[in-house]
Amino acid sequence: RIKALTAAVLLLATTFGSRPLLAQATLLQNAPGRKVLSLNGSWNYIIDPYENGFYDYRREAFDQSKTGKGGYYDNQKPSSRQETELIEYDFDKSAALQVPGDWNSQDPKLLYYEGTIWYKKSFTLTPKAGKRYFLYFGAINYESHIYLNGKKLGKHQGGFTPIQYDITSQLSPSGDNFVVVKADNTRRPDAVPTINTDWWNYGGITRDVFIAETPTTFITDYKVQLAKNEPGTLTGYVQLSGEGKAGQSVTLSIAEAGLRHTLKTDAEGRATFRLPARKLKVWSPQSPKLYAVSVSSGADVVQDRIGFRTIETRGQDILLNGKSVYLRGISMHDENPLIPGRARGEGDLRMLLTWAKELGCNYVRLAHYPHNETMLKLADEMGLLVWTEVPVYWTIAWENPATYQNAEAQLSDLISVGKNRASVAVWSVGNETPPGEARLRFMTSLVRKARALDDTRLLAAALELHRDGFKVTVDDPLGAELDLTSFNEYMGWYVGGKPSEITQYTFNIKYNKPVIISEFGGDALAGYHADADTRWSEEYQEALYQNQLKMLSTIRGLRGMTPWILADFRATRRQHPVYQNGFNRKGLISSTGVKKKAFYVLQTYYRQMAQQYD
Ligand code: GCB
Repeated sequence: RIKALTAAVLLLATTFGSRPLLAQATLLQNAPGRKVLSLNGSWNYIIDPYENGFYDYRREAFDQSKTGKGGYYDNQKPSSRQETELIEYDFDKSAALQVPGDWNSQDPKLLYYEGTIWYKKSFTLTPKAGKRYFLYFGAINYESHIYLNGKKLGKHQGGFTPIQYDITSQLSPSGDNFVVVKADNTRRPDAVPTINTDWWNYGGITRDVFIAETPTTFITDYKVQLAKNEPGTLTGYVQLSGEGKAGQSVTLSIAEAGLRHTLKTDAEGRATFRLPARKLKVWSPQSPKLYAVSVSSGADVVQDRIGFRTIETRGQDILLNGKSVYLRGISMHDENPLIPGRARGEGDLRMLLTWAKELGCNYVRLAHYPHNETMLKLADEMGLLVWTEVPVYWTIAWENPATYQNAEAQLSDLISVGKNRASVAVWSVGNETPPGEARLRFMTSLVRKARALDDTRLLAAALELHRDGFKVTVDDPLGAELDLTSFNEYMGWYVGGKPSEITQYTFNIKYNKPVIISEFGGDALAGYHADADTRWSEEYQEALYQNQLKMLSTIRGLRGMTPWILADFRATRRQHPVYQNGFNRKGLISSTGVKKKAFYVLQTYYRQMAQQYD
């Protein structure tokens, strides 16, 4: 049924929009690794809570084709020097925000702002013959309308996935161009995520912006990975686009491994391959070996650094390169608590992963939405396995076909961006969603979609449990579709009294699969000291971790965990004026970068587990 509805939605979107609102053309694989012109830096902005830049006073969308005048995307200037013409905005005289970066952390009056902000950036780029140009945004939260030189390129929904438009024919031959973005972070009931989350609804252009240049026939996409459960076989495809895409030669080379193969594309511009690759050294957290991989065809060359490994489950074991592993993990948001705000680039991201390494991790859970592509590349380089997730979080409009389509588009983009990263071990289709029929249909479809797109990773979701006194049962029917049994549990915080009582719990888990605890934890205000029964104190959190680890070690098939969470993070729901102050304080590291006592409890445990497994 979802399929039929989905087709109907797509048809509607295609009929009524200038282009489908959610689906976009294949994302350029490794877009940041192409020849790029960065548009990061200062962007002028206009705060527009009434959307005056989009609607006229009758609340009709401005229509250039009728009046010759559009909204703020025209970036109008008075035609005479006297400024007699009525134009009630001026980007160039407006203040600037830094991109990438959320707006909330850059201007105190925007801390709680939810609505529309217009961004404008002028740039110089003279298009060259024989080239194509793609405007690429790493992420804009949540809905964006994007315009180049006053013309609409499209609209996109989803705050954490890339947005890309072919702008070759729209660039001004003079070289003077401007791009305008309407970014709107209004929360909506049928969106993904929906209106209720436990993280800050940071708005704006939060990730890198650039223009990638390619030849007219170019490499759109490629996948180079070890085949599922076949360490000696390299498999994947190279996809070309453009007029000359059919019957083209493509060269795949990994010079360090003495590997060089020439492939031919089919009528669709695709070359698939299966090649023997016995000499490749495998990637692992202990030895995160990456190879320089080059894919070339005609005038186009893309360089990447790719690691090769297999990951599978057998009974209750997770096998990495055929050997049982224990996932010593931590959950994290895409947020730098020291700003506090969305992580703005490589330095911030490296800081987060360095903390995880210090904790003894070989694994991180990038909750609850797709993180930055740079994060995945850093995880590859630093030797951290990764769980990545789509924001199918808490409640979702399960019955709404457009909502499903949106979730599926976000999942497809997540997989597109992460599929060549050795670090990525798990695709998660959601977090703490309430069991029910419509939800089961929705999430099962996501699982199947993910498997169809990539069968070389494990499928998971952070499930919930139910409880009868101290007896816990995990039997969510979605678990049958997944490779891991992962669930969140908050014994000692939301559930079940004091930390000292935690060890009384026993677990009945229906599935014979590896068990990964996707969350547990409790808040502590760094520097607040009391006894282990006093909530919010570091001692309470410390005792909670000690007893959680005792309790969890009784679970048969426990193969890892990602406690909640690496660092304190901003959360609008967290209102306690003394202990929270707008922050979720379940971090092992405070919002000023101080390690709390529980950090060391987990670190000690992870050292023991590393000895046992590595
Ligand atoms: C959860 C959610 C997470 C919250 C956390 C909490 O179960 O998955 O997003 O932040 O609990 O602190 O309540």
